[in-house]
Amino acid sequence: LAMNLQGSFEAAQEMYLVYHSAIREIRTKFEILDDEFKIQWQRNPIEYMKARVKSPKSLLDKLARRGFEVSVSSARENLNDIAGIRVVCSFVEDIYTLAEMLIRQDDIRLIQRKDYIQNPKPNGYRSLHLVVEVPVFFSNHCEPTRVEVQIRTIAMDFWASLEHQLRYKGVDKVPPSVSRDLKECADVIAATDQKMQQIHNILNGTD
Ligand code: 0O2
Repeated sequence: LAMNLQGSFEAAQEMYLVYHSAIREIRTKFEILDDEFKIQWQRNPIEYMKARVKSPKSLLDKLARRGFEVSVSSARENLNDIAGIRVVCSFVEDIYTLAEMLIRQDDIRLIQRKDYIQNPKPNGYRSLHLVVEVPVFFSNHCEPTRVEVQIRTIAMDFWASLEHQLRYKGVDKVPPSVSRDLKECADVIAATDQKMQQIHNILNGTD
């Protein structure tokens, strides 16, 4: 790791500590919102969360692919997704509610917002992506640290996992018919998400 990242072992170790800690900060914020929501509305909007810090190999590949210097400081400067957390929600409206609640917090700085639900990718991918900066406090200093937050419904997550497997797990060339079918599934899923939201709103008297 130390050799690969062309920095000291300590620098790489410290980098992983910072990003792991930033994920813990963001995860706790969502857990608190989820708990409060349960008290107010008798249900949890978050089904589950998954977090990861990018592996050294993915970091190196990405830096090289984008033509950046391959070093710890370059990774910290140029990459927004070293730390990533995926928040999987029950309903589409939960996504926006949670995103706004996070962004409104005083210690959170919004760096980037990409709404792939309003504007799905051509392949059908849907999710709300935020890059936020959160302060992480250590013994004698504070590190503002960027975390990529992907917020999506269970249905969107289901689709994205399969599509991700196809793209990254050895399927070299996806036949056009498969891409079409996947896009169709994404659209069906989006329509189902909308219907589920309507049903939920009717049952809760908010429609
Ligand atoms: P992994 O293995 O999930 O980490 P950026 O990486 O932010 O500099 P970009 O393209 O602007 O570059 O980021 P964007 O569009 O916000 O998407 C980044 C991440 O979103 C991806 O990370 C995926 O996790 C997810 N994503 C984006 N598009 C798709 C898609 O079409 N299908 C699926 N399944 N996931 C998608 P990585 O690093 O590609 O992968």
